[in-house]
Amino acid sequence: MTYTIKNLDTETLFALYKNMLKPRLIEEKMFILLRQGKISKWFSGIGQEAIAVGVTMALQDDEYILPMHRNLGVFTTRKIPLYRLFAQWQGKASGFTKGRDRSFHFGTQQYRIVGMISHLGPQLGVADGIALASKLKNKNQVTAVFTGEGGTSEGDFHEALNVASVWQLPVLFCIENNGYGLSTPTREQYNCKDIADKGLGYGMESHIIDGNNIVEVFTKVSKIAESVRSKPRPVLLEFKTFRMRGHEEASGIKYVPQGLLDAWAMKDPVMNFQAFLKDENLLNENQEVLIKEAIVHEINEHLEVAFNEEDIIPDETIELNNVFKEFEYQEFNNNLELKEMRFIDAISEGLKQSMEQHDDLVIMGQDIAEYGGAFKITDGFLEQFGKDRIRNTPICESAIVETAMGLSIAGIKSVVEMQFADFVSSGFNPVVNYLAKSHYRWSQNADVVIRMPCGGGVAAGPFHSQTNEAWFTKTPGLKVVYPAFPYDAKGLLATAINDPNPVLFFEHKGLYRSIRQDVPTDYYTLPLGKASLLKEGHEVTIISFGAPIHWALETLENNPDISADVVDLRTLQPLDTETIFNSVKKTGRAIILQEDSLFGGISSDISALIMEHCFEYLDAPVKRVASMETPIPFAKQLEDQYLPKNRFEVALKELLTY
Ligand SMILES: Cc1ncc(C[n+]2csc(CCOP(=O)(O)OP(=O)(O)O)c2C)c(N)n1
Repeated sequence: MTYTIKNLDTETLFALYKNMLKPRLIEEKMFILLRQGKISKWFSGIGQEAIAVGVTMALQDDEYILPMHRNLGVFTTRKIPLYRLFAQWQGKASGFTKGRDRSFHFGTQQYRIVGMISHLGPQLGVADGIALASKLKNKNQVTAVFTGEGGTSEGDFHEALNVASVWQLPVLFCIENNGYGLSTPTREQYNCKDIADKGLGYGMESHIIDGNNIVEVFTKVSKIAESVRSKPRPVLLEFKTFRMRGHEEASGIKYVPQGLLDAWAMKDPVMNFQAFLKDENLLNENQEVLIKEAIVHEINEHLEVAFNEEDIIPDETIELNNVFKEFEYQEFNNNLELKEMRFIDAISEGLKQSMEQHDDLVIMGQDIAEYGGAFKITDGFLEQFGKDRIRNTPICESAIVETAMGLSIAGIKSVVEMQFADFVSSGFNPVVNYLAKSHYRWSQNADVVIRMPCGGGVAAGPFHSQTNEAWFTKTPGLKVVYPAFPYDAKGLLATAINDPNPVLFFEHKGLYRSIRQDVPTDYYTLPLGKASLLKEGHEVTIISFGAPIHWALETLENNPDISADVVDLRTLQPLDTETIFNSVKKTGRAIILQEDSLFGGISSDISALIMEHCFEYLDAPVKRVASMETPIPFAKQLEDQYLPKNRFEVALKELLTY
């Protein structure tokens, strides 16, 4: 291996060497602990140290790095105290996730590291968000994100590179091409010569770098990073390297030809560089021993600290209180003037006033800028707030949700508009796995609101009519808001945006232009987690949300003899069980009307909660009324049959005569 060191001083060469040696020696210790049964799992980065170390050293300390499971060198080069890493791997409190996640699945703002989630690809889009923040704040910083060649087969890779290129974001996409993704060789993973070739398709500069040559990695990445700082743009870097051990230690390596292992062993990044330093008389035998002894001493000392740390004592309250970032609701209500508004106008005005409240709030979505959005909610926003903050996106729901996460990591709030709630399925993974779990895992909140134009009754068929709140209400870590009136929509949207946690904000399209109400013209907020009692009666409690609230009210208008409490939930997570229980205890009967198909919908949980908490007060079994167990059909007569609107009155009367 040849090293071109012309511009590097001895200090840097030593740092490169020591920084590679440390993860190597830590790993060797881990193998011993693994055999002794003292740790449970290990993903080895042996043979790949030069990439993690070289890239980290090429970046400034305040620039974010998003590493993978084989990038121990990122963590050690950023000088995280080793006992904290060991504690993390042992699930102890002084790790980074308080025992809630394992191995390298953590981030730390202090060290500007954002660890992976198991799904591999999502962090590529998160890097876009961090880089976007850097660009918006004119910070001239680069963000480096890692993935393996296996991860490049995921849609997230394509979406993240595409967004980064269209927006010219300062991201270094670092692909560690190490020959295998678990047992899958590269020829079964992708069908082009080099992954770097893909850069062309994204309109992106790319480079192939010898990933086993620390000097090449460090000097080339330093130069590229410097250039990206002054001219923000994404760059695709393919590091050629090899995975010298199994996917994880227990899984073996039988499927890798011995010849390949032997050939790559000759290119060992640590041994070769050490030999080079010795050949150049920059390192002698004695120094080598001293350096190794110092690292081994540090490892052992820190291991002892970690092993001596007590195990975490589980505490339900602590766990539950860590799912969301604390948010103290602040009431704004200085409104004297009211104006009649449609549901859609209230949302548009609420969104606009939030943009005025929060100077750096960013809105992202398809066709939301010049075109004003599919429903025209952001019409005129571009002129008022500019292109930086009102961002048209390519059609890539995953990468945009991930970008929103990255913005949040960098301290910027965002609202993502799904063109239709149905399409959130294309961005489902980052919503339920990244946004929802991030605060619980490593205290990083996701300050993101996802607007969800949803619902049926508009003859739009199976893919433009769903009300898919149940996909999210069952995922801890997400808040779900679902207003039915203009007043609620405007005030709740303002609060959803103020809340630093991820909020799915459902807007029923059928209500957009059909429901009007007098709404305060100024900015105001309403609290999440508070239902509203729309009507008071004594015979039955009707519980609903969204469009069906209006069906229930219509039914009561047509049946003035029925005396009912009508509870509009307004938010589904958190759920206002107090209002529900108080009402049911008073009336003794409960009927829950839901637009989604019945099975697994939130009405089932509400029903169970009522049974558990109000059983002695009930005069009849709790009734659920919901849509049929089919996809939503297109033709009006089929859709009318599918929806529960026409079945509600009969069910209500049956319940009253039980
Ligand atoms: C979405 C998803 N699918 C599958 C896996 C299981 N898995 C974990 S790592 C891995 C191989 C990844 O290969 P590569 O990206 O090349 O990284 P390497 O392990 O070689 O460093 C697989 C299949 C996963 N974690 N996530």
